Amino acid sequence: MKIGFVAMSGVRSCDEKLLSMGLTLPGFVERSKTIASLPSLGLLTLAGMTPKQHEVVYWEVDDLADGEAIADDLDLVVISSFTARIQDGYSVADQFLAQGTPVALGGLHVTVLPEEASQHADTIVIGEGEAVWLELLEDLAVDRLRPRYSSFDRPLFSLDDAPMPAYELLDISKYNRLTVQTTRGCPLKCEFCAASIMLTPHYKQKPIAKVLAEIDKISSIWPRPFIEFADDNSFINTRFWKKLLPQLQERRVKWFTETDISIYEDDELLHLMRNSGCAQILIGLESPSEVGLDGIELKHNRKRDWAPHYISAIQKIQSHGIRVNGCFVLGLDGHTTDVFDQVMEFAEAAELFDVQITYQTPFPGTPLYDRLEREGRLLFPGEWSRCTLFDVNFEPTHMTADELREGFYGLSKRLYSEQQTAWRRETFKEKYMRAKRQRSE
Ligand code: B12
Ligand code: SF4
Repeated sequence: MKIGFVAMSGVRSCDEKLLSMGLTLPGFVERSKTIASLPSLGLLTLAGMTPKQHEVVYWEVDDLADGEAIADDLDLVVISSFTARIQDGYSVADQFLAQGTPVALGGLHVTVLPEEASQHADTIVIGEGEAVWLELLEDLAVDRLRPRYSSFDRPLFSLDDAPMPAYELLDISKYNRLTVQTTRGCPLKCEFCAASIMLTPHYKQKPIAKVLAEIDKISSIWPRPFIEFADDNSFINTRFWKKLLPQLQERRVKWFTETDISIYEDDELLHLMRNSGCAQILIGLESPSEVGLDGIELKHNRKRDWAPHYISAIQKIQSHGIRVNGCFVLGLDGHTTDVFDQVMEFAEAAELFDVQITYQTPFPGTPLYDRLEREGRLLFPGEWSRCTLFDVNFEPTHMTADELREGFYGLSKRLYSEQQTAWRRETFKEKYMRAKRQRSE
């Protein structure tokens, strides 16, 4: 059989004003260039475990002018999308369906809204693809494709059995980073989280040998690559990382990942991170003060508990030469229009190397979405293209949606101005050099 994998990539916002600002603000431009071009690790993973007798091809959706040119010789089209581009995914699916090519849809959005997705596919996959993919292919081969497959009906998929992603399918010149997943899930539970906790109830760790084999495979097609670990919260198992990091150092890769702030307590880990090619870590701080944080993490209220340590923790991490990108979610319940100045002041006080601001976003399937729906605060229910993190789609509690938007524009201009960006970079370098000198004295 010939199987076509279609990925929905690119970075999205429906907000014309923000998009036009993004074209001019240096900090914005740099970041969107960096993250805009990443391939779909989900699809590469499925392609990698597809038995060799089948032919596999991989496309980014924007490379497909329309489905016609390629539809007629495919036995299955596999489409993966997050919420923001799901309508594009459905349009491509509908084109293939109209031409008689079977379509399979899966991913985070399909997992939470299977009935909606079913209208645009012959089969949909709920949850982790690895758990059902071979069965789906076997059923297709004998013309018995079922309308739905779910990993939640099967024994829990273990990352001990993780297949090698088919990185070799990529035209490597199109990408400036490649993703490797070391963990799936997260032990915390933030009300707004729409990441891999939707796919698995447990935090899972891939064996080191598998992670290294993936990095070696990438290095064979891209010497000294830039790796983005597609983890939601990497450093939960610090023993694992203390073994992995020296191996990364040997391989001379550069890497980026996402973590909670608890790593500040572990000097040995920070030292190993710096030496192993860590380019930047992204930390979800969410709010510059405790306002908005109380209750945001539903299991243990960890984010509220960490908040008083935020500034010293960031300074400690950065003193090891690790650049922190601090992420703030604007429009949390309790945020007033003061929050924009507070983020600016926090970023300066903590001397953050980089800052990311997004709007609180109710993604379907999250506790936040259900709560805002109950409270009648969803502004555009069902308009999934607004689930970008850069579009306001709910009514905030202590300001209007317009105030939130205007405050966001103003803060973006200040944060990503040439002067602020340069100040952040210089301050980081200066402070790191000073800490390094002090450590060697
Ligand atoms: C890498 C990444 C990207 C890359 C994605 C490249 C790509 N085409 O996949 C880039 C930079 C392009 C990107 C863009 C965006 N992203 Co992004 N991204 C991530 C990140 C960091 C990792 C995702 C990943 O690789 N996971 C690992 C793979 C293995 O998992 P997976 O894709 O879910 O696939 C598994 C299953 O879902 C399933 N599966 C998936 N598809 C299919 C299809 C079939 C048929 C089958 C059988 C199975 C199957 O099997 C796979 C293996 O188990 C996550 C955050 C995180 N740390 O997880 C955010 C995340 C996915 N992104 C997010 C967002 C909001 C965006 C943007 C809207 C940002 C923006 N404003 O533009 C855009 C949306 C683009 C789009 N297509 O809609 C949200 C999505 C929330 C949601 N539920 O929709 C996340 C969770 C981050 C967050 N803050 O919440 N992103
Ligand atoms: S810490 Fe991050 S990944 Fe974990 S639940 Fe919260 S938002 Fe999701």
